[in-house]
Amino acid sequence: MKKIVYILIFCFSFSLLLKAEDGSKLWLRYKSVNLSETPSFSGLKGDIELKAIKEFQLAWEEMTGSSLPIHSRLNNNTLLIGTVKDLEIRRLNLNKELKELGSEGYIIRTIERGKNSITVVASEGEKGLLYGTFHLLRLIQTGQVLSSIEISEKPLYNVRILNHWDNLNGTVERGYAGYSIWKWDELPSKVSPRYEDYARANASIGINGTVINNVNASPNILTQEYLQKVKVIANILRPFGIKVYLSVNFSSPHILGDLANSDPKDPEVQKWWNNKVKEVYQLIPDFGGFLVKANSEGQPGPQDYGRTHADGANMLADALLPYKGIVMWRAFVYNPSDQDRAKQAYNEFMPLDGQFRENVIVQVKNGPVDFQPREPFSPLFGAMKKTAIMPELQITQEYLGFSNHLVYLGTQWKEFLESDTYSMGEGSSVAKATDGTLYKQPISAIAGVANIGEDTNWTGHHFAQSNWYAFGRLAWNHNLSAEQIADEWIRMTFSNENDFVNPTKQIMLESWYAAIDYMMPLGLHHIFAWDHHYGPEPWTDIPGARADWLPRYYHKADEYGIGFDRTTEGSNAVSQYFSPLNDKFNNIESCPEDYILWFHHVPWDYEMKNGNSLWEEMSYKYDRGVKQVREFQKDWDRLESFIDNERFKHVQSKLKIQSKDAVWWKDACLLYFQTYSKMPIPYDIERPVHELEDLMKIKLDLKHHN
Ligand code: GCW
Repeated sequence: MKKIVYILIFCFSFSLLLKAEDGSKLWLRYKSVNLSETPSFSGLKGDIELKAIKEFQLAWEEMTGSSLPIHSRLNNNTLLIGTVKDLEIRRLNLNKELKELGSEGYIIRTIERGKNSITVVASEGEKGLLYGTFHLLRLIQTGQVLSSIEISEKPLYNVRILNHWDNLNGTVERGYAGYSIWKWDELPSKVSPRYEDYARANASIGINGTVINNVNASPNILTQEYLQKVKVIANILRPFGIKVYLSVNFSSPHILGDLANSDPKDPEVQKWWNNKVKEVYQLIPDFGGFLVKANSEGQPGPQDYGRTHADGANMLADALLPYKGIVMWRAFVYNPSDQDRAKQAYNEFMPLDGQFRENVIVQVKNGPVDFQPREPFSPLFGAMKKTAIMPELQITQEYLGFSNHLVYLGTQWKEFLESDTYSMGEGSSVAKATDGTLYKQPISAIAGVANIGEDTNWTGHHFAQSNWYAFGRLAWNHNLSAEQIADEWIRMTFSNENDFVNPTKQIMLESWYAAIDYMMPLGLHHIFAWDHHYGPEPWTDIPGARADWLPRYYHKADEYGIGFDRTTEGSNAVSQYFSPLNDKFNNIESCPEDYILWFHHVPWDYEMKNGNSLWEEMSYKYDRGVKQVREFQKDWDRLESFIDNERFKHVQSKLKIQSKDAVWWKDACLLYFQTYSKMPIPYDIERPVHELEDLMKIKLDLKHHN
């Protein structure tokens, strides 16, 4: 009897094991693909040494249990994968088209040859072939019909890059998925299998670059010891078309090279960088270049020597130029001054327009302050017409509930990329101002601050994987809709069943708006808890702290009203935008209500477009955010039968946290701001369940890994 029980327990746990999914495969879950509806290939033709073909075979084996036979001739249903070097590809007369698509572009096409129908994946280069192959796999994974395919694609940004804020001690600044995936203490001798998994995942979404260390950069990354480690990573990423870049500390010549200073105009300093760059390229011949955070939040920079950002960037650019390396120079600069923080990057960089070398690109965060739940776009986009500018997006959810809240960022990034800057008249979207459409710069690029860590599921929250995915897809093609990206991600990551896909997609598409509502509606910003940025603290006062690191600086609540006056009567940040946006933002009547408290100090009883007073509107927004998360919980619970228990439960428990946090945000903000508005919380919304004084005592012990 006992034995039978054991056997039963064993069988039961085994069946659980089979079904359980830990998220480690991300969206590359070929094993669960249902091939029954997809016409199968009869065989494969091409140079089997190609990475693309190896990838396809790997995936095919996972899908079918066997590898695809290699054809020596083109039979019916042969899959032909090759670059223009392949004779069969050259025979297809695609060369002109392929040339136009470039070495990263590709064609996937069904071609009739006599009685045979073949499917071709072709590209000028091996990178394009890999991207094309992953595209084909995506079509299979999402259950799309594979007959008469007619696809040609090329990326809209040249450099599509992740920024890891990973420190050399293994911690990740603003990382919420555990420690860094880069095991510096094990390298170069021991190689984690995750490096290659990482490379495949990135290649599958078109990412072609990665900055592997924090912008708050330790000079040590440039020592021989570390460069040897970096070399190993670069060797693993290279076959997947991914170049390695490094964040560098501007004081490296002084700190590592023992020079008296790091002045960019000092020939000794220039020589030091030239030699260092040479050393790097000896180890990593296709090294991408440097990312620099200078004169920002305490980091050293050219201004320490009375030089400009252009002087600093150009010095590095000159050192990198012979090797075709680039400099990504960050514009995230602000000083404790009387000047509105939102204006500072523009004021600092605009006068330098036209002074940067051709291999410099200025990296600008999407908003003028700092990755807030919602910001208007930074006025630098479109404004620097003689300088290449690249957007920096934050994939990691520093200001959006870490890896506890389900917040799909595809919607946020689309809103940003489609914002009209009016820099060249109507239709000058941020995307067009940065992808080379409006201004012909030698390089175009887009960066995303990674949310990747050593957690089994890579990103902490299973749904946070969708933000990594969405970043890659938008970097490849910013014309894709947030909905389409969510749709394909859900199908690949969870299930192809429409009854699962549609409600899940709905949750994702609403999730960013919900988070704005329960955290910072109507243009409120930066009212986060001190330092760690999890949870509300609109009241914080840290004696001696920089004013622009405190929430009051941003919300400016008083008995009259709330919001930052950035109009021509106030800080005049509105004037940094092109006409007609400047007037639109300046006038409270025409300012979009989503940004009203970003640009205006608004009286509590101001009448909003729907007739509510500002105070009422704010209350309803917070309430709506809370209610929406509760709806997400209900929707998710209904989906239990569609997916594995492990991931279902994990997301379910995260939603519980999010739901509680949303109430916390609502109560904290409404009760606190009520001390100024002195108005009742509308009677038809749920009453606060917390005491303000209790909320004000909360001090979370969350480490900010700096
Ligand atoms: O958002 C802020 C973060 C810092 C970060 C900085 C930056 C890497 O709070 O942790 O430092 O921005 O982007 O440089």
